[in-house]
Amino acid sequence: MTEETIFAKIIRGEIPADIVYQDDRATAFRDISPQAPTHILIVPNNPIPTVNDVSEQDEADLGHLFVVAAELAKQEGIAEDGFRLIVNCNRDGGQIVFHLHMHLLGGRPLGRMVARPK
Ligand code: DGP
Repeated sequence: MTEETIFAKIIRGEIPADIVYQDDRATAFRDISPQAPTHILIVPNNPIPTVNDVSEQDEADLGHLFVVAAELAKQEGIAEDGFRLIVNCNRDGGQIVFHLHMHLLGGRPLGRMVARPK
């Protein structure tokens, strides 16, 4: 069985978060450690640990994340200038919470897509 993360508790309203959107498929809330003026996490309500665990039956839930992202980008006023959507996977991807989620980042120029190694 998949181990539950803090995001499951946020989705159920058991711990506080700044929730900006919720429906039967997805929940979106502001990242606790924002990397840009807008930094929202869009999370499928049904937990999938990582992109490696995605299957065809998740297509509707995962496609819905983009619908929510587009709506939130409009609401945040960042749609026109642009934004970035990120899904991290495992260690090299920098994933720290193992409940698949999409980051919506914007509100400033975001620079290079991937940092150069130091
Ligand atoms: P990732 O590295 O892709 O797994 O991103 C996880 C993000 O989750 C990270 O940017 C910080 C955020 N985060 C972790 N714990 C919490 C929390 O309890 N509340 C909120 N709002 N965000 C959290």
